[in-house]
Amino acid sequence: MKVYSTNQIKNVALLGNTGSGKTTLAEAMLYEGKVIERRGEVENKNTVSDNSEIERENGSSVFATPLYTEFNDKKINLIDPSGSDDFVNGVVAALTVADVGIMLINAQNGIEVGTEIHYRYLEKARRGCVLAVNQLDHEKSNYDKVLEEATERLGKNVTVIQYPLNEGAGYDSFIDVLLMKKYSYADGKLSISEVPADQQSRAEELRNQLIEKAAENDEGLMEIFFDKGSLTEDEMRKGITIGLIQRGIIPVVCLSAKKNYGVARMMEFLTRVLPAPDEMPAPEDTAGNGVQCNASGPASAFIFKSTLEQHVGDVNYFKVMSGEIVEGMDIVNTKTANKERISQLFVTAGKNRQKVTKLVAGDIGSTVKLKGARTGHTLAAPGNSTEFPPIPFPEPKFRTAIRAINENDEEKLNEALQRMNMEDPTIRIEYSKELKQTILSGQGEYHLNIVKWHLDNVFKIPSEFITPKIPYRETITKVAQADYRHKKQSGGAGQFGEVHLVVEPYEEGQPDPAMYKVNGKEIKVSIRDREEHTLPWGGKLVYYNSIVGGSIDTRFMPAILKGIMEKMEEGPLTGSYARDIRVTVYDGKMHPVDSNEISFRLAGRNAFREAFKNAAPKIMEPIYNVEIWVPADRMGDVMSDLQTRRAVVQGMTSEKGFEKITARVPLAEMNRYSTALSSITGGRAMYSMKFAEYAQVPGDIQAELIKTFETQHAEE
Ligand SMILES: Nc1nc2c(ncn2[C@@H]2O[C@H](COP(=O)(O)OP(=O)(O)OP(=O)(O)O)[C@@H](O)[C@H]2O)c(=O)[nH]1
Ligand SMILES: [Mg+2]
Repeated sequence: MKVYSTNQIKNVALLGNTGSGKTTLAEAMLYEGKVIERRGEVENKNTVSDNSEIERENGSSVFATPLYTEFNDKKINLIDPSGSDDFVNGVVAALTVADVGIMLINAQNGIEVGTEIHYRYLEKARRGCVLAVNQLDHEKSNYDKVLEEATERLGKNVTVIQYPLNEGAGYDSFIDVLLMKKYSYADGKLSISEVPADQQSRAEELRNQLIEKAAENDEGLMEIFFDKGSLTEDEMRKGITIGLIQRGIIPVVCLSAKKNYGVARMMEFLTRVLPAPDEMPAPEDTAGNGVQCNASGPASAFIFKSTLEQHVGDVNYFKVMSGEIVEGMDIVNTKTANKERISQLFVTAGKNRQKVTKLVAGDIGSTVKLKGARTGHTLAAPGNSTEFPPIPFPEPKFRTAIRAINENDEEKLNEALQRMNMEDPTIRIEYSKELKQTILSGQGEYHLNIVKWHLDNVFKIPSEFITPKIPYRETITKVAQADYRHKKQSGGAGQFGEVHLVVEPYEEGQPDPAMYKVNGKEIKVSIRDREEHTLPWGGKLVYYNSIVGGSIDTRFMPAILKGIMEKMEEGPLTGSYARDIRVTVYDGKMHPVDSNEISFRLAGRNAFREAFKNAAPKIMEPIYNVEIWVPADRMGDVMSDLQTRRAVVQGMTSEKGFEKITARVPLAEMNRYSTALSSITGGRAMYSMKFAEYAQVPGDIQAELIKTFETQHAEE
């Protein structure tokens, strides 16, 4: 395989709703580039991109597959992710290394929710967009509608390069207004001819719009345009390139990927207008320095995908960010500080691997057998400490608990999950000591079902998903006091400890207590010591020693705290963690012989439990900030569903054809929300969620939680 130089490389992410035809297009592009000799089909389970067992089983993409093709002496690196929102992480990863996105639209469906989601990530990544209207051979294909919707949703930069002449079942021709030619595939053979007379005025009007848009992005071109009233083809291309870099133009091309109509022409267009990697703004490293994409700079490469492959082991896919990566070269993983050697370099198209001796700045390739190198790591020449920021993956929004069906498999299950986590860093696996459950989270039910599929079919560990518990918290809402005497004097050495304490809700910035009034009794506080503990599960415990006259020896104070902490870890109401409390130990009693640490630990613990129960205790639950985008016609249904979830709606705004709802919703009510939302809206909505804070649960729910806990406890 030939070594391409930076200015011969184009990096493209294929985007678009599931079913828009990304994988089919990739296959056609590989065919046109002679990387493959025969075009496979998604239905026949033989495409290069959908090459994993699960993809073939499902008939759609799951993983973002790196591919390449060659055309016009240029190398086009492609990444083909899934269009499903559950696998949006593949899109995010692709966009960190691609310079442009090709957004496929299914011409019969128009702009779909997947289009919107991907476009949102494209904007976040500040990448240019080419719109490819695909499936024009579909009976219900409607190019004009696509164009209208695209202009409405993606803005006025949408600019026609090609429009179809006979969309629908007999589709075979389009007009290219950049070249002012008619492309026809009648009988499957391409013929290029002049624009027919009846299309002349429409083609010219669109060409003029293209010229204006192309000129708009550059002052020099604007001058030429004012001067001569037009631009040459090359000037137009220059304007399109600048527009793609600055996101000031969205060129529209026409395709039938399945019939391979328009694919070669699109590739020609791409190789001539897409910016090369070194024409893009320099990405920043973690220190905030721009790293120029320059083949003679110090070597660095960013890993955007890691897989574990049978018979091969670890495979890492990377983009050369600067310099050259050469076979046999020594490199350092700047994240792990591991020194490694690049043993072999490849360019890959799915499972097809071609050896290459070096890859230059801007190119994409892969290598094998690096130890501990993972997605998000940077490889650099020794002495170059450049580290690129991690891929901005979205927060998980779907959680479930998982357990092995055979108890003995727990450890194996955990190992398998960790391995899968290496390949997909966006699944989160966490054993919660508090909930006594392994919590698995990801982007959606489909995302986690893929994990399950691998456990069943690859690792052969039977497992099941179970309802995840909610990490409740307990706290108190008023001041209360308790005394507790722990005394044991039956045979042997006795035990004795007595503790008097006051509990009070803790609030940030509260002054130290001077006096408490409880049940008409005044308790004077004279602070001898103050300890503030930030709790591992959130919130605080403040512990005051206010012992006067030595009623409890200072040496027993840590034992009392220990007892209190035990109860904080297993709250008195439901066994959940307690938080945000301050405790003042102000009196007690000792016994000259029988007092010891155990006695005070137990006295502290029980005094705390009693005081806690009298201090109007409350259960708190995690609340999430949820953002939901819904098509206007489904707004009512989504809102009424939210009402059943104890949601507090905080705002509604219209945004690019969608209504955006922001709400605060208890985690307990968000179980399987992605599935519910999808069924309410026919898969046309999207949402995100982020932890906000803990808030008190309503009284009836608290009563129910306590009842459940007590019943379970009684059973145990
Ligand atoms: N008629 C027609 N069908 C097409 C065309 N392009 C793709 N298809 C079909 O549409 C279906 C989906 O195509 P894919 O290429 O798998 O779509 P995708 O965008 O990769 O979908 P995901 O991987 O699920 O995101 C397949 O059945 C294709 O054969 C086209 O131009 N015309
Ligand atoms: Mg696909």
